[in-house]
Amino acid sequence: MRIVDAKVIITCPGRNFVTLKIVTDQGVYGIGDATLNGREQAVVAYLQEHVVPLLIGRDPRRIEDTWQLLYRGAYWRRGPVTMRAIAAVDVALWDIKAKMAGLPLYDLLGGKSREGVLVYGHANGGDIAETLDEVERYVGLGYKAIRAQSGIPGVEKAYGVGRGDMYYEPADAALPTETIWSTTKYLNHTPKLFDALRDRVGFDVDLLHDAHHRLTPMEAARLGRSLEPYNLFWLEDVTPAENQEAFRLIRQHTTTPLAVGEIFNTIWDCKDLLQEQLVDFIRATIVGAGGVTHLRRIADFASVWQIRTGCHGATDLSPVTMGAALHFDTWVPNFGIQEYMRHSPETDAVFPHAYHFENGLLFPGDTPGHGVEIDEALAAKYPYEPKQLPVARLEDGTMWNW
Ligand code: CS2
Ligand code: MG
Repeated sequence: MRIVDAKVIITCPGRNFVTLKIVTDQGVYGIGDATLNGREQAVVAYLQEHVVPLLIGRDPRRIEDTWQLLYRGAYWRRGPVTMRAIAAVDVALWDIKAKMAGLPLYDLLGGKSREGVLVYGHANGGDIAETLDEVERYVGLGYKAIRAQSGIPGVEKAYGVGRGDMYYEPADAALPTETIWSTTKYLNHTPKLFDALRDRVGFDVDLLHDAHHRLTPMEAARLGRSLEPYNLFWLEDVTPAENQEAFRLIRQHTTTPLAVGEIFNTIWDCKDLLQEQLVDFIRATIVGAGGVTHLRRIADFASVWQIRTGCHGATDLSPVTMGAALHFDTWVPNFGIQEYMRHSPETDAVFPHAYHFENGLLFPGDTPGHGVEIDEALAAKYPYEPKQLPVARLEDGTMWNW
């Protein structure tokens, strides 16, 4: 069995997605997501120039060997561009293998560990009152877990404040939008948001929050401690995680559960965080961390310390990643939760999929493979549009972490 074609499809049904389609000499094909928000063309070039020529003629059944070839063979290891390209190949090959076996991907991984996948939705509001209404709306839609973000008085364009219903897309312009950040205002405001939320919805709904890498370790410790009365399911990305040791300090000061890793690419990015039990949830996901093959190594390693998964699932991860992640989530023994930001109807039409939402859970469906397709004719109607993520500056103009 041989790979006879591998093509990169770029489409923008409201936002950009990069998809790799691998075709075999037996007519079976598989697809993988390679989207890197704001840097899509770098992955397109990496795939087209350096990966596709290696794939043609290879045996698609040799997933592990292909993974090792692409990882070790590049010599230059890790990084978001390389690891997304590897992930796209890996997911497409798992899709092919599962289709050939006539099995949904979760069955190939070891079978169902649960009936459905617990997901959290995003409730965003311009102020506390709006966020409270949004959280209630999500409760009404059946969600059992909800991430809450709100605008901060005096901070224009705070992170996570949505535009439009059920939909938040930060990459909004060809050149980065400038936003302003004030840690003082944020730290004063956020406990008020959760105080009001617990008053409104009680304690039976799981609430989550994302600090989006904005704080220093000690500020993060203070935020974690100030949120303890509100029993968060998790507090995410409190500080940039290049320095894994920084989490030791945070951990000493708060019992609020910590989640990190949506930008991690390999097990090496979280090795210390996991083995020192510095976090409770690992957010690495299929497209970011080298596909199913590598993510399951991370999850297995995390399981030694009862650390659970919480895969990134923002709208910049295509339905192909969502489908593959849901199969992974259905199998992985130390599953925690799956992020679920709904895609627009245009995106869903380009990527017909077998998964569906019901009563706070997502179900991957039983179609052989990962259950997500791409309608190439429709995809071709939405050409690539350059869009970048915003940047953040402090009030005095200093460049900060967005
Ligand atoms: C966020 C993401 O989903 C999350 O938790 O941190 O929305 C993130 O900002 C985007 O994926 C960036 O592309
Ligand atoms: Mg996040």
